[in-house]
Amino acid sequence: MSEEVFDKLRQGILNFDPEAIEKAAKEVIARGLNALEAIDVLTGALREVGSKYEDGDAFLPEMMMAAEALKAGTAILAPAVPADEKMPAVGTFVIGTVKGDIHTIGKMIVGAMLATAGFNVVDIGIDQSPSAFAEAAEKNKANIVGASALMSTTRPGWKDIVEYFEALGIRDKYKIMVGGGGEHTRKYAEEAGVDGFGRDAVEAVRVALKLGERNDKRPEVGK
Ligand code: B12
Repeated sequence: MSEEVFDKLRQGILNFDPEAIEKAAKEVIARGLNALEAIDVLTGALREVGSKYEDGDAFLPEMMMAAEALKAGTAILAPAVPADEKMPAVGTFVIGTVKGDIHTIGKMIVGAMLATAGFNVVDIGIDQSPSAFAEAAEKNKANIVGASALMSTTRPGWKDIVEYFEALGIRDKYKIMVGGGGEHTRKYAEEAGVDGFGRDAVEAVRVALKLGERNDKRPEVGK
């Protein structure tokens, strides 16, 4: 029964158990079950942990362990997403967390979801300067650059990236997307002059796919 193995995946996240997830993920593949559906189960379970955390029923290290467990499962499942459901590479997405900010969980989830949607994702890590974003974008011939910022003190980092790209004369080559910190930060994103904002990983993927379509300066996007 696929329900049983999907439940093992869910329990693996709820119990913060990457080994159980790896085992269940391998079982999904060995039995030829739908890997995309399995990834959905993992992300749904992580949302459950997030709600528990907000209600004070889970602790921070547990949330991080759950996110790590999701990463372990996605690494096994993503390459097995059925060909008709996995889009051809829709472009390269460079993602990182801005200078002074070490929050990584949201960025990691967005990266995993973008990869599942067909993006070639280059994660440059946390606490990254505008020049690191620019270097990675150029080196990897990126289509979209995504910057995560979770704090009011680091959110100006979004604008710093835009201005740095402008100063280098490369702003028009890339779409710039930002996220982190919930709905109320959309306003900061607009003020920073970026091309897109993602409230969560699902919106991030939707907006990234749309930006790819509109990015007529980069004809390889959407091929
Ligand atoms: C976990 C956490 C930590 C962990 C980080 C662990 C890690 N390795 O990532 C630790 C304990 C290390 C930490 C440290 C700090 N933290 Co902290 N932390 C959080 C917490 C509780 C959860 C963040 C999280 O992971 N959420 C889960 C993920 C899934 O959600 P998310 O990050 O929002 O990401 C989603 C979306 O935002 C979006 N998204 C995210 N990134 C991107 C990028 C792109 C391109 C797109 C499109 C979308 C997108 O999609 C994601 C998936 O759905 C938040 C509170 C909160 N509720 O947000 C505080 C919070 C962000 N931290 C805060 C603070 C103040 C700090 C510290 C300064 C605390 C301290 N005094 O030491 C330090 C900062 C250190 C630093 N220099 O960065 C404050 C920020 C306040 C503010 N408004 O400025 C918050 C809001 C807590 C609070 N209410 O005070 N923190």
